[in-house]
Amino acid sequence: MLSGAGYNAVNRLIMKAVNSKCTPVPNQAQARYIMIGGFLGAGKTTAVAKLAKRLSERGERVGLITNDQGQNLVDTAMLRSQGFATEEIPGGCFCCRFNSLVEAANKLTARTRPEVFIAEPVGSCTDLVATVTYPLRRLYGDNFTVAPVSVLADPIRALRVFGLEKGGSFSEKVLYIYKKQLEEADLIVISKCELLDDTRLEGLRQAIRGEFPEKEIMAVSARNGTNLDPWFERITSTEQGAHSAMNLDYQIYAEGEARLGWLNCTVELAAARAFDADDFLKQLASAIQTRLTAQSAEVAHLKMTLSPESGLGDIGVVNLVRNDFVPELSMRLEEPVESGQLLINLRAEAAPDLLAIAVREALATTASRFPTLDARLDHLEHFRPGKPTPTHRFESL
Ligand SMILES: Nc1nc2c(ncn2[C@@H]2O[C@H](COP(=O)(O)OP(=O)(O)OP(=O)(O)O)[C@@H](O)[C@H]2O)c(=O)[nH]1
Ligand SMILES: [Mg+2]
Repeated sequence: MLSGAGYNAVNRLIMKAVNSKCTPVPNQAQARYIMIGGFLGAGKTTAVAKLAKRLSERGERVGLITNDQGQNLVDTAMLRSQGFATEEIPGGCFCCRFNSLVEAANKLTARTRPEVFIAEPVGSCTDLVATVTYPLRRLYGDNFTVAPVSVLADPIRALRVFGLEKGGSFSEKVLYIYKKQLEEADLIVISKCELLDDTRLEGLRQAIRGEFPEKEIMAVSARNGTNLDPWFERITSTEQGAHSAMNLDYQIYAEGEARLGWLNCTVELAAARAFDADDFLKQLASAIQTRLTAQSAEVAHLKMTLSPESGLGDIGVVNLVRNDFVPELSMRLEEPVESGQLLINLRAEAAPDLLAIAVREALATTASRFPTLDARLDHLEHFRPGKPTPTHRFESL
């Protein structure tokens, strides 16, 4: 277990070394650091984009930081396509790559001097208060004001996790991570709230309050704007409180993360005759979904972007956040496409090999339905996330 006084003592000893290894963010006025967490598919990137747009429109400079266990991130492609300065930290979570997080902030500072950083951690990651926000405040407190940590919860997923409704879900150790994420939240944010009527929403609130009585709970919809004002006001104008970090069993956490299969890949698409890219994305997502459902592999998030070679930066994006839903286009490409790059990020509770087989088969089948389309798999990585070993862990401020 990576907790306890011993850990903190070691951290105090290495603080100086760390500071010398990682150049602090240039000391402008303190920048605000906002972290928006929550389980895979909860709506983090969508909310980050909304907040970034809101702040930019107010004339504030914003820098975004994305994070993933693998390379080639759909989230980075999505946020950059909307014109936001975005740095990514691939190949491990913020807590295990703390110095990379500070370096990412430095790079953004060198480019655009953001007044606000918005960071999205990996959706299977927890213990972010002890391993990210407290270290930031202790080691770089002169540079950052840290906002309360928001943890988003997809309401349909949450109704199942809290046993209020039936439907596909995850095994016990994955749910351990899910609940721990909520436990460490300063603000629990029920996302996509327009999906529930008042009765279901109130039932969910009560269930969350029953387990986490001290927590502030909000219900928002990034899609239709419900309650974004009070939430954004809270995280842009108040500071994270100081409380003891939660206890976490790193063995169960590691086992939970390892239950999730991870696949990231890039595919080069080329066709002699232009094809409907939105239709292609939806068909491909459905074909992957069908194969995973047949194997009882619960999808946490399947997301794909298609970036046309000859576009003006517009991209198509499709998402699927559970097996018994339909793939949704969250960004569309109105014009037919002749060539481009496809990014696929898939996280599901299944063996990584099974994910790779499902993606390869679905790609071949779907491409064959589009005359003259050639889909060449360029790069594919599939793995189970390794045991989290945070750079720092501070149990208090
Ligand atoms: N109905 C509805 N859907 C939403 C809302 N916000 C986000 N979504 C959808 O939820 C899906 C997942 O959204 P993302 O923002 O990519 O979720 P995420 O938490 O960043 O996912 P990961 O980075 O993979 O963990 C997408 O299809 C979004 O369009 C909302 O307010 N209402
Ligand atoms: Mg995301």
